[in-house]
Amino acid sequence: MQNDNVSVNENTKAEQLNPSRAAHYDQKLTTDQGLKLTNTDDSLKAGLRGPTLLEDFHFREKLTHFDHERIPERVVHARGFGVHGYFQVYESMSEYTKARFLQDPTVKTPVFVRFSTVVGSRGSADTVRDVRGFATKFYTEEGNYDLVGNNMPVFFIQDAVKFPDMVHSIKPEPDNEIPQASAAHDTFWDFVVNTPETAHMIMWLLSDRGIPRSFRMMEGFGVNTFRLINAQGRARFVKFHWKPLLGVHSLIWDEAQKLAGKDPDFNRRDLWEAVNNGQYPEFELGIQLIEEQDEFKFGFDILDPTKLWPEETIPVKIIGKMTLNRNVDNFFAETEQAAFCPANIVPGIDFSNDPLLQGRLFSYLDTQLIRLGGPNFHEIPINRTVAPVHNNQRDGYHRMTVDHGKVSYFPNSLASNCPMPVSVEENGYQHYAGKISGERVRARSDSFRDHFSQATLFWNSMSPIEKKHIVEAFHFEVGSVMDKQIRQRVVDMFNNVDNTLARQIAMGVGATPPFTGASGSTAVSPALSQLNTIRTAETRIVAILAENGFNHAELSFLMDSLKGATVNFDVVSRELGTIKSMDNRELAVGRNYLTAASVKYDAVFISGGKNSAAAMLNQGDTLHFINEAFKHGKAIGAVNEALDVLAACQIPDTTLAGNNAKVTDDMGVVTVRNSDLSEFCSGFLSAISQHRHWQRESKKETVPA
Ligand code: HDE
Repeated sequence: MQNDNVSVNENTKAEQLNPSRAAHYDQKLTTDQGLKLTNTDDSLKAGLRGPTLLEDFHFREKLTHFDHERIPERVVHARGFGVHGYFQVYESMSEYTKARFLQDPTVKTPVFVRFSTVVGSRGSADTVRDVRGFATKFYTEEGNYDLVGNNMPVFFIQDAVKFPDMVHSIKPEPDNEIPQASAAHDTFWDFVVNTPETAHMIMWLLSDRGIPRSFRMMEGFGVNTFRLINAQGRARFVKFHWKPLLGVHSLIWDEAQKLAGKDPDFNRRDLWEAVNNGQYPEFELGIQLIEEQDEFKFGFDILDPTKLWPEETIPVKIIGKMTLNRNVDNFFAETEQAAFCPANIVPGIDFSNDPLLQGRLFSYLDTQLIRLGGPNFHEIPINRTVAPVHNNQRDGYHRMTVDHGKVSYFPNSLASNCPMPVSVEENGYQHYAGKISGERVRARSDSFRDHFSQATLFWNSMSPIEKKHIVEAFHFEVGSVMDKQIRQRVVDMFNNVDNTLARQIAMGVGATPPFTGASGSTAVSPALSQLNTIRTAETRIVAILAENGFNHAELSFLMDSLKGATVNFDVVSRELGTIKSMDNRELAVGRNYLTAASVKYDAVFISGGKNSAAAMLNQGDTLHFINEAFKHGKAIGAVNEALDVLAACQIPDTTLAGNNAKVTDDMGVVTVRNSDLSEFCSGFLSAISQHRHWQRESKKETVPA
């Protein structure tokens, strides 16, 4: 990950986007009218112990502003986190699209990305099981282009008219507003069993994709089918993908739940810190293309948003890269007020008839009107385009632009017919002239009727450990449903996906397992398994456990090699402050056991040094920390005397090197005694890069066939 310099051009654009940036350092306190104030700690009173006076304009202004600080949260995707960056195409895409930001590899197009969860309210925890939003606003010279995607490539429903039903069912139940940010309740599963088109998306939601390790380690998908159109007017169907250069990685459920308490900001903190550290998240943009004449060549309808286009059949062409390199200055002004809309497009990109997309094209503008209080939200700095804006739209709440002149209509003579429309040659937007024919019907195409084949494809493509996690997620989610009939109907519904899956679900939720069922297709799509992803130790975080008497030489060697591999670390010890090594060298402690938790780290290193190890042996918190990290499949490193601490944790003997001088790397536990550390460090880094050592789980427990 390197620290790209942002071009001057881009900085200028960033300033343009944020012209009213106000830094208050070194400034004097004033009212909103600019009046300098002498005191903001006492209200104006009649006598020192007397009542407050109505004429205290400062008191009234300050309190009134405070009373109005909150705006309605988003009806879905309320909790999110935004970050700035830029996008560069690798080579001109002129063969496929005339979109200008996809032509010139030297152009850096500024972007703003907002990652989000869907169901929880604004203050809910980051690590709940949910879909993640992945919305990108490209500030192109032709106007804003918004790619408003998710981290899963399909959706629950096929037609946007069902969205309010779907969202009502998954949100907290209306009588008691329980549960927060969770699908694990009766109304959602009631909706699911009555809506079989949800089957494929449920498989994704209950897979590890529902609990990402980091926003930096998720894929993004445009989900809906769009069109790309080139300068010659030739159109192709397209689906968009974001591929993270750190690979796709997830938490495990026990960890996600604990994090929701220990650090509800886990994902946003991770992103904020990575950007602040210069470890800029990078995502490659990919496109899948289908020729217009091939629209009906596939075994599924390419307009159906509950279907993905298997990458093995329709390859993802990587066309550029996005780098996220600047945190917001102010969460409210930027992240909260950002307004995305799939209808924001540029010449060279157009819609398809996907019925979910068609509904979305209406909904986003509508929702901004109420959330951002009127039709001028495009003037809020974060939403402002860098392209010039000229039209006859006027007035309304919170108008910022001071429009000049008398003319606000078209056609006109008084202003020489300006602002006037342009031709396509002058880059005016032209809608693709796709043919439309048919009767007016409130119905669905038969080609949208297959709800299970791709759910089966997804299941077949999972590795045994991923299947195990899906089954456990069903046990939790459906096990939380009180209505027994619904639990049975879930089993029956997913029997259409796979009989083994249905039987496994039934075992955990007190339902009757079906003896026969779908065992149909054996097709797989390897791209769907997270085990086939990029693995790197870069930007991971290691907890270094040490106490007084640690071995300084060993630890500084380790720290240097972690730094060399762009791996971050925290020193965790019993007390904050500093600890002393056996040769009296001081080391600052970053966290104690109250402020650290194993779930916040990717790996654990246990320092050597006789007294340090002896102290840890007597600390339940340390032993718990190591055991929990082991349970969660994380890399564990221990050297010399620290091996005794591992033994006290009853980490299986096979992983211990004993008294010899060898690095042992079995199941991600890397140890060394009496030997040089360089081999150990490379073994430990390689164990960290594996993300998780799932073999620890599968060794102990039964894995569904
Ligand atoms: Fe959204 N969606 N959605 N959605 N969506 C909103 O717009 C909607 C859908 C997505 O960070 C809302 O500004 C309908 C699919 C993201 O600000 C709202 C349907 C996908 C975000 C809305 C869908 C998304 C939203 C609420 C048809 C993936 C957060 C607040 C069933 C491709 C953007 C807002 C941000 C937000 C409507 C389905 C992604 C109500 C009608 C499919 C990432 O307008």
